[in-house]
Amino acid sequence: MRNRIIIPEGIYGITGENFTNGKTNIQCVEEMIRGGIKIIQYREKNKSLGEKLKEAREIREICKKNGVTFIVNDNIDIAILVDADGVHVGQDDIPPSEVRKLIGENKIIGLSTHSPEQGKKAYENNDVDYIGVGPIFPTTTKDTAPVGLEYLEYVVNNLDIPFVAIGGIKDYNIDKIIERGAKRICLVSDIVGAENISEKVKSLISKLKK
Ligand code: TZP
Ligand code: MG
Repeated sequence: MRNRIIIPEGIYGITGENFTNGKTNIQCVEEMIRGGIKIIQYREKNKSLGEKLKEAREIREICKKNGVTFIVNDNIDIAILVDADGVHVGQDDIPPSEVRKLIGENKIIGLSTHSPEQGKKAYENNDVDYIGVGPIFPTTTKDTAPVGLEYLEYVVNNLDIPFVAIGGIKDYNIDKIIERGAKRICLVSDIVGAENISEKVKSLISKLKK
């Protein structure tokens, strides 16, 4: 049986140019890495495949130079073309077992989950390396209803799989996530929308380390 690839702990960075105040995805990635982020997902819903490929390739190189894990959201083809470390897919995408056939044993697969049933299935099937757990709180970044802290608690107490808590997480509510035992936390708009992204990331990381 395949052993899971363990993704880094800490803050999980995701791009999204729409949620910045005028910064490019490349600028955001550079600042996130300067702040200490060790894993970045390229997520961009508003560009052509050609643009995404070009941008993903550039971010892939920046991540490689800095020893940062690089994941591509949705586009398995782009992940393969730029030799990303892995891909992140959702419940309605190509199933992880099929994604595995395309990207091989040595790459990371992440899967978004929104309920105990989905989390348990991902854990038991053993096709994915980590799961996304959320949206915990209401968010305008993604069109999915919030699942609340109960699902996070279920995962912490029942599933022995790395997970990333996500959705509506901000400075003012991150303690609720940390105190429930999450070791990997993602904030999209709060980070890419920050005036000073690297300082923002540093302060979030210091909260996680307390
Ligand atoms: N998956 C679940 S919630 C979400 C994704 C990609 C968006 C989270 O964005 P934000 O701005 O941190 O609420
Ligand atoms: Mg998706």
